[in-house]
Amino acid sequence: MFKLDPLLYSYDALQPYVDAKTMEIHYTKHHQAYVDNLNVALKAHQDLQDKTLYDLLVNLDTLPTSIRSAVINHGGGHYNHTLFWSMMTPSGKLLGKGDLQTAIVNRFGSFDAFKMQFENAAKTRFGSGWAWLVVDKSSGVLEVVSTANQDCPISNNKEVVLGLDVWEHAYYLHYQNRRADYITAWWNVVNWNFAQDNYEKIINNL
Ligand code: MN3
Repeated sequence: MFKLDPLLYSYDALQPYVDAKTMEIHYTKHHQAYVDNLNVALKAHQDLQDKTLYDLLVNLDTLPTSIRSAVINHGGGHYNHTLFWSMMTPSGKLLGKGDLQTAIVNRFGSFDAFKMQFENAAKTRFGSGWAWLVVDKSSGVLEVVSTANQDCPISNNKEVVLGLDVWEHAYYLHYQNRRADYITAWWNVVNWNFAQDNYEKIINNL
């Protein structure tokens, strides 16, 4: 059985950038539903319940076709949201000097150029999905990508450094149609320490 991990900050901790009602519904309803639906899909597959979610999502082609879509959608939803809560912090601050900062500047030219590319990926994702900063596992190079729905980059030979949920449920109560404003505001709560740790782990395991 997969479970919803505790949220490490209160629903109102990310205000005014992410409002308390959105956090509460996003975590207790949307994320919980992904967990519940994943467990339903895996109910008759005890062998798969013993695997990690990472393992399931990286090896989608080994799953029975009857449950593959459910694992992509609900497993991906659980995985992406678990990361997402850790990617935000009430004490968000700038990315300090370190391996990730250096890699971003080397890859994108400047930190602002990276931000622009990431924001563009988030703004132009049509419908529901995510924007991501990932490392391609073959090249070891940072990339900005976006995915539809709950598709997770780890299913496509990438590792996740940072991600932003741009489903309407992530921002509509506070920002309505203004996705761009939500994206701009989100930088204020990014947990760069978490992103930096992710990056170091990824690079050390390539
Ligand atoms: Mn969401």
